[in-house]
Amino acid sequence: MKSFVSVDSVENINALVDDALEIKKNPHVHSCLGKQKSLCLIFLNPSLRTRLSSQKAAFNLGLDAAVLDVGSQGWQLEFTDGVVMDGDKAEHIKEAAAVIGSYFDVVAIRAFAKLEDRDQDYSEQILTAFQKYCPVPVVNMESSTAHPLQALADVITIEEHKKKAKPKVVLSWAPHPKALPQAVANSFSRWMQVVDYDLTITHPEGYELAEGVVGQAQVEYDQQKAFEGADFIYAKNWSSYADYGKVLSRDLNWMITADKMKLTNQAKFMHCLPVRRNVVVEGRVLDSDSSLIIPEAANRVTSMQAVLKNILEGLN
Ligand code: AN0
Ligand code: CP
Repeated sequence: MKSFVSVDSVENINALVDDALEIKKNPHVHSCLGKQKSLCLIFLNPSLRTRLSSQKAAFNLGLDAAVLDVGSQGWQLEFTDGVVMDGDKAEHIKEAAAVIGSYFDVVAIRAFAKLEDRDQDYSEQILTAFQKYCPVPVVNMESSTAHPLQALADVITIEEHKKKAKPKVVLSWAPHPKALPQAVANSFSRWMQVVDYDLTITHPEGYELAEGVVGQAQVEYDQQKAFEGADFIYAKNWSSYADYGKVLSRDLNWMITADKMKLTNQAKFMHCLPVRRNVVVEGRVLDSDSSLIIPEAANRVTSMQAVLKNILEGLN
């Protein structure tokens, strides 16, 4: 693997997941792989898990990691070609990415969707610019439309807890006060289908994900019906794709509750975090034995470590 930007970057997901499960058993076995190599983590948006799990994964591989918070520490970056830079953007991505690439062996970037212009977000302008102008491998730490490190951690978590080969997995929209990107839902849907789980997506009308993202998944507008027989419930809010970036509903009837969990096949509950208690999901579901949120977040280290290991092996 050269770069890791989406599910399409991975040649063989099963091999990557198997590798991740092996790494988890013995996280320090490759501690020399990153020796005398370095990783730059670039954040245009906040993070708890992605930042810390990436630093931990790098540490486990003997890889030196630096963090740049572009928002508070770096120059504001211009991404559009050919503009007159007389506004508040001090540096163009052409120079910034090339300079960063001259210092580091791997670069990872987080740049959320702005949720203003669908074509611009779905063109992945920022991630693509890094790939174009940075001469080293690029890792997506959540771009406008995808969060593949999260989806890989989710697959690892399901593999660890599933009781049948092809579990029923339900991706359920849930309410949230703010407009959030579709990135997590997009990647979850795509990865679930590549690993061939039985995926149902449930959401209110108007929250349909992009056609290429939904693929062969079942779409069920009745949330309670969708929950029947589910082995895993994966909650996530996203803003509308059709009416781009808009919050069309804050209906708390879509919140995941302990009563709704009773409709399932004793399903495990998952969420990528951060999660708003008693808005997205009842606190008692998060605190119940069926909740996988902490092991799922812990698997973000394993997910990043498997990806970095694969990239480093390509460099050596
Ligand atoms: C972000 C999102 O929905 O994309 C990050 C999730 C990992 N969530 C929030 O901004 C709350
Ligand atoms: N799940 C996830 O990516 O969390 P952070 O936004 O805290 O990194």
